[in-house]
Amino acid sequence: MSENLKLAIQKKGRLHDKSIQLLKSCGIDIENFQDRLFISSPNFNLDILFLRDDDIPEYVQDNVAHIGIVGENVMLEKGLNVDPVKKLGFGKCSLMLGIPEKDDLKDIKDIEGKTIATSYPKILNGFLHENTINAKVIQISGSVEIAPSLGVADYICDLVSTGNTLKLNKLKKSFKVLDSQAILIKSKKLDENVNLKNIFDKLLIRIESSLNARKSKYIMMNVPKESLEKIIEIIPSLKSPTILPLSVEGLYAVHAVIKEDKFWEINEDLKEAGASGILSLPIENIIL
Ligand code: PRT
Ligand code: ZN
Repeated sequence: MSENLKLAIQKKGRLHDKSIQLLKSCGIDIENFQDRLFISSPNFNLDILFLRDDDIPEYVQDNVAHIGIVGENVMLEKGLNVDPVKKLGFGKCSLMLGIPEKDDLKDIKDIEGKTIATSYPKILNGFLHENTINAKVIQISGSVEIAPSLGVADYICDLVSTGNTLKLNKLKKSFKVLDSQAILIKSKKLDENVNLKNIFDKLLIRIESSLNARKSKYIMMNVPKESLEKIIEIIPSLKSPTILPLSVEGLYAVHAVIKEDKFWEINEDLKEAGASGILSLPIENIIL
Protein backbone atom coordinates (compact mmCIF):
# COMPACT_ATOMS: atom_id res chain seq x y z
CA MET A 1 0.00 0.00 0.00
CA SER A 2 1.33 3.46 -0.84
CA GLU A 3 2.12 6.09 1.75
CA ASN A 4 -0.55 8.56 2.92
CA LEU A 5 -0.08 12.33 2.89
CA LYS A 6 0.53 13.56 6.45
CA LEU A 7 -1.15 16.78 7.58
CA ALA A 8 -0.36 18.43 10.93
CA ILE A 9 -3.09 20.50 12.58
CA GLN A 10 -3.46 22.07 16.01
CA LYS A 11 -4.45 19.54 18.66
CA LYS A 12 -6.39 21.99 20.80
CA GLY A 13 -6.91 25.73 20.54
CA ARG A 14 -8.15 28.46 18.28
CA LEU A 15 -7.34 26.80 14.95
CA HIS A 16 -8.43 23.24 15.77
CA ASP A 17 -12.17 23.31 15.02
CA LYS A 18 -11.88 25.37 11.84
CA SER A 19 -9.11 23.09 10.51
CA ILE A 20 -11.36 20.04 11.04
CA GLN A 21 -14.30 21.91 9.48
CA LEU A 22 -12.23 22.75 6.42
CA LEU A 23 -11.27 19.09 5.91
CA LYS A 24 -14.89 17.98 6.32
CA SER A 25 -16.02 20.59 3.78
CA CYS A 26 -13.53 18.94 1.39
CA GLY A 27 -15.41 15.66 1.77
CA ILE A 28 -12.70 14.12 3.95
CA ASP A 29 -14.12 11.90 6.68
CA ILE A 30 -12.49 12.28 10.07
CA GLU A 31 -13.80 10.11 12.85
CA ASN A 32 -13.05 9.58 16.54
CA PHE A 33 -10.19 12.04 16.68
CA GLN A 34 -10.80 13.22 20.25
CA ASP A 35 -7.72 12.66 22.41
CA ARG A 36 -5.85 11.00 19.54
CA LEU A 37 -2.44 12.13 18.32
CA PHE A 38 -2.76 10.52 14.90
CA ILE A 39 -5.64 9.30 12.72
CA SER A 40 -6.11 8.18 9.12
CA SER A 41 -9.08 9.28 7.04
CA PRO A 42 -11.19 6.32 5.88
CA ASN A 43 -11.99 7.93 2.50
CA PHE A 44 -8.90 9.94 1.47
CA ASN A 45 -5.17 9.09 1.52
CA LEU A 46 -4.58 11.41 4.45
CA ASP A 47 -3.13 10.93 7.95
CA ILE A 48 -3.72 13.72 10.43
CA LEU A 49 -1.24 14.53 13.21
CA PHE A 50 -2.52 16.60 16.13
CA LEU A 51 0.24 18.85 17.51
CA ARG A 52 0.87 22.08 19.40
CA ASP A 53 0.79 24.88 16.86
CA ASP A 54 4.37 25.95 17.74
CA ASP A 55 5.69 22.51 16.71
CA ILE A 56 3.95 22.35 13.32
CA PRO A 57 6.49 24.36 11.23
CA GLU A 58 9.36 22.16 12.41
CA TYR A 59 7.52 18.91 11.70
CA VAL A 60 6.79 20.21 8.20
CA GLN A 61 10.34 21.44 7.65
CA ASP A 62 11.61 17.96 8.61
CA ASN A 63 9.03 16.33 6.29
CA VAL A 64 7.64 14.32 9.23
CA ALA A 65 4.36 16.01 8.40
CA HIS A 66 4.24 16.80 4.66
CA ILE A 67 1.85 19.71 5.12
CA GLY A 68 0.42 21.68 8.03
CA ILE A 69 -2.07 24.34 9.07
CA VAL A 70 -0.73 27.13 11.34
CA GLY A 71 -1.11 30.84 11.97
CA GLU A 72 1.07 32.99 9.72
CA ASN A 73 2.36 34.53 12.96
CA VAL A 74 3.76 31.16 14.05
CA MET A 75 5.15 30.36 10.60
CA LEU A 76 6.98 33.69 10.40
CA GLU A 77 8.20 33.68 13.99
CA LYS A 78 9.71 30.21 13.61
CA GLY A 79 11.35 31.33 10.36
CA LEU A 80 11.87 27.74 9.22
CA ASN A 81 12.36 26.39 5.74
CA VAL A 82 8.76 25.61 4.65
CA ASP A 83 6.67 26.70 1.66
CA PRO A 84 3.59 28.83 2.33
CA VAL A 85 0.81 27.52 0.04
CA LYS A 86 -2.58 29.08 0.74
CA LYS A 87 -4.17 31.50 3.21
CA LEU A 88 -7.24 29.80 4.63
CA GLY A 89 -9.45 32.71 5.72
CA PHE A 90 -9.86 31.76 9.40
CA GLY A 91 -7.93 32.44 12.62
CA LYS A 92 -7.67 36.09 11.63
CA CYS A 93 -5.87 38.38 14.08
CA SER A 94 -3.24 41.11 14.11
CA LEU A 95 0.10 41.36 15.85
CA MET A 96 -0.07 44.84 17.34
CA LEU A 97 1.82 47.16 19.55
CA GLY A 98 -0.17 47.67 22.76
CA ILE A 99 0.51 50.75 24.86
CA PRO A 100 -0.85 52.01 28.23
CA GLU A 101 -4.23 53.78 27.79
CA LYS A 102 -2.82 57.04 29.11
CA ASP A 103 0.07 57.08 26.61
CA ASP A 104 -0.03 58.70 23.21
CA LEU A 105 2.10 57.34 20.41
CA LYS A 106 1.65 59.53 17.33
CA ASP A 107 4.73 58.61 15.36
CA ILE A 108 6.23 55.16 15.03
CA LYS A 109 9.65 56.71 15.70
CA ASP A 110 8.50 57.47 19.27
CA ILE A 111 9.08 53.79 20.09
CA GLU A 112 12.81 54.58 20.00
CA GLY A 113 14.53 53.61 23.26
CA LYS A 114 11.43 51.92 24.74
CA THR A 115 11.21 48.38 26.12
CA ILE A 116 8.69 46.07 24.46
CA ALA A 117 7.58 42.67 25.80
CA THR A 118 6.49 40.06 23.26
CA SER A 119 6.27 36.37 22.38
CA TYR A 120 7.19 37.34 18.81
CA PRO A 121 10.76 38.71 19.07
CA LYS A 122 11.76 37.71 15.55
CA ILE A 123 8.80 39.40 13.83
CA LEU A 124 9.03 42.45 16.11
CA ASN A 125 12.78 42.86 15.58
CA GLY A 126 12.19 42.66 11.81
CA PHE A 127 9.54 45.38 12.08
CA LEU A 128 11.81 47.62 14.19
CA HIS A 129 14.68 47.07 11.76
CA GLU A 130 12.50 47.97 8.75
CA ASN A 131 11.51 51.21 10.46
CA THR A 132 15.09 51.88 11.64
CA ILE A 133 14.04 52.03 15.28
CA ASN A 134 16.19 51.00 18.25
CA ALA A 135 14.08 49.51 21.02
CA LYS A 136 14.70 46.82 23.59
CA VAL A 137 12.76 43.62 22.96
CA ILE A 138 12.05 41.31 25.90
CA GLN A 139 10.81 37.82 25.13
CA ILE A 140 7.97 36.57 27.32
CA SER A 141 6.16 33.32 26.53
CA GLY A 142 2.71 33.97 28.02
CA SER A 143 0.49 36.71 29.55
CA VAL A 144 2.49 39.39 27.79
CA GLU A 145 -0.25 41.92 28.50
CA ILE A 146 0.65 42.22 32.19
CA ALA A 147 4.26 43.29 31.49
CA PRO A 148 3.60 47.09 31.52
CA SER A 149 1.68 47.00 34.83
CA LEU A 150 4.50 44.94 36.38
CA GLY A 151 6.96 47.57 35.19
CA VAL A 152 8.83 45.00 33.09
CA ALA A 153 8.22 46.82 29.80
CA ASP A 154 6.84 50.11 28.46
CA TYR A 155 4.81 48.49 25.70
CA ILE A 156 3.80 45.06 24.48
CA CYS A 157 3.54 43.49 21.05
CA ASP A 158 0.90 40.75 20.99
CA LEU A 159 -1.88 39.16 18.99
CA VAL A 160 -5.17 41.01 19.09
CA SER A 161 -8.57 40.06 17.73
CA THR A 162 -11.37 41.90 19.60
CA GLY A 163 -8.98 44.01 21.70
CA ASN A 164 -10.78 43.05 24.93
CA THR A 165 -7.66 41.57 26.52
CA LEU A 166 -5.79 44.83 25.94
CA LYS A 167 -8.67 46.80 27.48
CA LEU A 168 -8.85 44.55 30.52
CA ASN A 169 -5.19 45.35 31.14
CA LYS A 170 -5.63 49.09 30.63
CA LEU A 171 -3.79 48.98 27.33
CA LYS A 172 -4.83 50.15 23.87
CA LYS A 173 -3.97 49.29 20.28
CA SER A 174 -1.20 51.27 18.67
CA PHE A 175 0.75 50.39 15.48
CA LYS A 176 0.06 47.18 13.57
CA VAL A 177 3.05 44.92 13.02
CA LEU A 178 1.40 42.08 11.08
CA ASP A 179 -1.98 40.78 9.85
CA SER A 180 -2.27 37.05 10.33
CA GLN A 181 -4.61 34.17 9.49
CA ALA A 182 -4.34 30.40 9.23
CA ILE A 183 -2.16 29.26 6.36
CA LEU A 184 -1.48 25.92 4.67
CA ILE A 185 2.25 25.18 4.60
CA LYS A 186 4.12 22.45 2.80
CA SER A 187 7.45 20.67 3.11
CA LYS A 188 10.12 21.54 0.53
CA LYS A 189 10.65 17.80 0.06
CA LEU A 190 7.04 16.96 -0.80
CA ASP A 191 7.46 17.45 -4.57
CA GLU A 192 10.16 14.75 -4.67
CA ASN A 193 7.54 12.06 -3.98
CA VAL A 194 5.21 11.76 -6.99
CA ASN A 195 2.57 9.78 -5.12
CA LEU A 196 2.37 12.25 -2.23
CA LYS A 197 2.47 15.22 -4.61
CA ASN A 198 -0.56 13.77 -6.46
CA ILE A 199 -2.51 13.38 -3.22
CA PHE A 200 -1.53 16.92 -2.23
CA ASP A 201 -2.67 18.35 -5.60
CA LYS A 202 -6.06 16.65 -5.19
CA LEU A 203 -6.42 17.98 -1.66
CA LEU A 204 -5.46 21.50 -2.72
CA ILE A 205 -8.14 21.52 -5.47
CA ARG A 206 -10.72 20.52 -2.86
CA ILE A 207 -9.51 23.17 -0.40
CA GLU A 208 -9.61 25.87 -3.06
CA SER A 209 -13.08 24.87 -4.21
CA SER A 210 -14.33 24.90 -0.62
CA LEU A 211 -12.83 28.35 0.04
CA ASN A 212 -14.31 29.70 -3.21
CA ALA A 213 -17.71 28.32 -2.28
CA ARG A 214 -17.61 29.93 1.15
CA LYS A 215 -17.24 33.34 -0.41
CA SER A 216 -20.12 32.78 -2.83
CA LYS A 217 -23.91 32.41 -2.82
CA TYR A 218 -26.26 30.81 -5.30
CA ILE A 219 -29.14 33.20 -5.98
CA MET A 220 -32.44 32.52 -7.71
CA MET A 221 -35.34 34.84 -8.56
CA ASN A 222 -38.36 35.20 -10.80
CA VAL A 223 -38.21 37.95 -13.40
CA PRO A 224 -40.78 39.18 -15.96
CA LYS A 225 -39.47 39.25 -19.53
CA GLU A 226 -39.39 43.07 -19.74
CA SER A 227 -37.09 43.29 -16.67
CA LEU A 228 -34.58 40.63 -17.77
CA GLU A 229 -32.08 42.99 -19.34
CA LYS A 230 -31.97 45.30 -16.33
CA ILE A 231 -31.68 42.42 -13.85
CA ILE A 232 -28.76 40.89 -15.75
CA GLU A 233 -26.98 44.24 -15.60
CA ILE A 234 -27.40 44.36 -11.80
CA ILE A 235 -26.16 40.81 -11.07
CA PRO A 236 -22.35 40.76 -10.58
CA SER A 237 -22.26 37.11 -11.60
CA LEU A 238 -19.12 34.92 -11.69
CA LYS A 239 -20.31 33.61 -15.08
CA SER A 240 -23.32 34.77 -17.12
CA PRO A 241 -26.58 34.01 -15.26
CA THR A 242 -28.80 31.05 -16.23
CA ILE A 243 -32.22 32.09 -17.56
CA LEU A 244 -35.05 29.53 -17.68
CA PRO A 245 -38.61 30.10 -18.91
CA LEU A 246 -41.28 29.28 -16.32
CA SER A 247 -44.67 27.70 -17.05
CA VAL A 248 -46.31 31.14 -16.69
CA GLU A 249 -45.99 32.97 -20.02
CA GLY A 250 -43.51 35.89 -19.92
CA LEU A 251 -41.95 34.90 -16.56
CA TYR A 252 -38.37 33.60 -16.18
CA ALA A 253 -36.22 32.09 -13.43
CA VAL A 254 -32.78 33.68 -13.19
CA HIS A 255 -30.01 31.75 -11.39
CA ALA A 256 -26.51 33.05 -10.70
CA VAL A 257 -23.47 32.64 -8.44
CA ILE A 258 -22.37 35.86 -6.79
CA LYS A 259 -19.87 36.95 -4.13
CA GLU A 260 -21.50 36.65 -0.72
CA ASP A 261 -20.92 40.26 0.31
CA LYS A 262 -22.74 41.50 -2.82
CA PHE A 263 -26.07 39.85 -1.92
CA TRP A 264 -27.35 42.53 0.43
CA GLU A 265 -25.96 45.26 -1.80
CA ILE A 266 -27.99 44.24 -4.86
CA ASN A 267 -31.10 42.91 -3.12
CA GLU A 268 -33.04 46.20 -3.18
CA ASP A 269 -31.99 47.00 -6.75
CA LEU A 270 -33.21 43.59 -7.93
CA LYS A 271 -36.61 44.10 -6.30
CA GLU A 272 -36.93 47.58 -7.74
CA ALA A 273 -36.05 46.28 -11.19
CA GLY A 274 -38.93 43.76 -11.01
CA ALA A 275 -37.46 40.57 -9.49
CA SER A 276 -39.57 38.62 -6.98
CA GLY A 277 -39.07 35.49 -4.84
CA ILE A 278 -35.36 36.18 -4.45
CA LEU A 279 -33.61 33.21 -2.81
CA SER A 280 -30.01 32.88 -1.70
CA LEU A 281 -28.49 29.47 -0.98
CA PRO A 282 -25.11 28.38 0.41
CA ILE A 283 -22.78 26.53 -1.97
CA GLU A 284 -20.69 23.56 -0.84
CA ASN A 285 -18.04 23.55 -3.53
CA ILE A 286 -17.12 25.44 -6.69
CA ILE A 287 -14.65 23.95 -9.14
CA LEU A 288 -13.62 26.88 -11.32
O1 PRT B 1 -1.48 24.80 22.64
P1 PRT B 1 -0.99 25.50 21.43
O2 PRT B 1 0.44 25.95 21.54
O3 PRT B 1 -1.27 24.72 20.19
O4 PRT B 1 -1.91 26.79 21.28
P2 PRT B 1 -1.62 28.32 21.64
O5 PRT B 1 -2.21 28.59 22.98
O6 PRT B 1 -0.21 28.69 21.38
O7 PRT B 1 -2.44 29.04 20.49
P3 PRT B 1 -3.98 29.52 20.42
O8 PRT B 1 -4.88 28.34 20.28
O9 PRT B 1 -4.29 30.52 21.47
O10 PRT B 1 -3.91 30.31 19.01
C1 PRT B 1 -3.59 29.66 17.84
C2 PRT B 1 -3.52 30.68 16.72
O11 PRT B 1 -4.77 31.35 16.60
C3 PRT B 1 -2.54 31.83 16.92
O12 PRT B 1 -1.21 31.48 16.63
C4 PRT B 1 -3.08 32.86 15.94
O13 PRT B 1 -2.63 32.57 14.64
C5 PRT B 1 -4.60 32.61 15.97
N1 PRT B 1 -5.37 33.63 16.74
C6 PRT B 1 -6.47 34.27 16.26
C7 PRT B 1 -5.14 34.09 17.98
C8 PRT B 1 -6.16 35.02 18.27
N2 PRT B 1 -6.95 35.11 17.20
C9 PRT B 1 -6.18 35.66 19.57
N3 PRT B 1 -7.07 36.47 19.85
N4 PRT B 1 -4.21 33.76 18.91
C10 PRT B 1 -4.24 34.35 20.11
N5 PRT B 1 -5.19 35.30 20.47
C11 PRT B 1 -5.13 35.81 21.87
C12 PRT B 1 -4.79 37.28 22.02
O14 PRT B 1 -3.39 37.45 22.04
C13 PRT B 1 -5.40 37.62 23.37
O15 PRT B 1 -4.52 37.30 24.42
O16 PRT B 1 -6.39 35.69 22.46
C14 PRT B 1 -6.58 36.66 23.47
C15 PRT B 1 -7.92 37.28 23.21
O17 PRT B 1 -7.86 38.24 22.17
P4 PRT B 1 -8.80 39.51 22.15
O18 PRT B 1 -8.10 40.59 21.35
O19 PRT B 1 -10.06 39.06 21.47
O20 PRT B 1 -9.05 39.91 23.57
ZN1 ZN C 1 1.27 27.63 20.81
